[in-house]
Amino acid sequence: MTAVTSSADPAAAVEVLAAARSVTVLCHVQPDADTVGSGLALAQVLHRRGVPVQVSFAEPAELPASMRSLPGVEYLVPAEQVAARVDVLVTVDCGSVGRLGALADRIDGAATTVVIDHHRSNTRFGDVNLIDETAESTTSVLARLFDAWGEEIDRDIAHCLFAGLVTDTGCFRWGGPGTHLLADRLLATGIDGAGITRTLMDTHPFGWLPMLSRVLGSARLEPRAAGGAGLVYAFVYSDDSDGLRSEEVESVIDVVRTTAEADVAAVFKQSRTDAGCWTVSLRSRDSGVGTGDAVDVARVATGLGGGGHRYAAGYTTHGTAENVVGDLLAELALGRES
Ligand SMILES: [Mn+2]
Repeated sequence: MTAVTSSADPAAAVEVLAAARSVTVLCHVQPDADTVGSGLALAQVLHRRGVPVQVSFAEPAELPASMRSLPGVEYLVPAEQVAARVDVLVTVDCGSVGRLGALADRIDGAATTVVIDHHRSNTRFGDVNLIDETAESTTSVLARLFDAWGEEIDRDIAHCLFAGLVTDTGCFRWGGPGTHLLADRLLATGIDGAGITRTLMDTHPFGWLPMLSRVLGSARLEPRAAGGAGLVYAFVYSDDSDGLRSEEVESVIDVVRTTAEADVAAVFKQSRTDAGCWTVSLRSRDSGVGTGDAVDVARVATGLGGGGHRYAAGYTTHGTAENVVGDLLAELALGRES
């Protein structure tokens, strides 16, 4: 039995992974390029070492289209095919057990669980917790893990690591000095950084434009929210996104958050199967090093049952459109009382 550890130092995780006889890597539900890029990069390293490895996520049933060209997709298996018992289970970019969805039960079938993440709200649910909340992406944490392990970052692995880095930094808007050093190193392997970025972030079907028109046309501004910091929000109703991918829906927050009059932006995304269920994306203007005075949306999201980062977070909630906005306004007011 491994003693529970929690650290930004990769040594304990390296020790477990180097001795692993079989590995399952789990990404979070509604996967993004950071969790999938992390999972596939780790799978490639393990496969190279001769270790049987499966990568999966609980939902949706299929990998988002923008990520299907990532190297290592051959290690992905449908959720129902994930082995019940495994030597080592690794979760990547998951702040809590809940982010594993229906695959959370696989933790019970693993001899050792390793949690690799960069979310400040991470609940340290592994036996070994490699958490670096200063890292800009989970793929950045993995780059340090591979270095400590002595595992080479080849071109295909670099492609996966770059995918997480470019998306989690909003195309390098939110990086520190180390961000660009890592990007430089990954690009030096010969990957097509511009092509990877275009595929992941800058390619949408034509139907995205009328969807944006409807959704942005319904945006509202609450200048008095969060003690005067201001909230801007919009709703994506399920019929707004008919025939569109998650990539189109997830892009809306990046337009809404540019509003000058609000420090906090929210997008309420209605479930396609339950009209009273919403997943909510939050962004704060507090997005860079040394800008610690704005609203911490990780705190707000955690208060509403979710989690995330200081400047980007989310949660799932239930109610009418009016009620879910009211709940958010109440939570924003709470943090501004003292
Ligand atoms: Mn991430």
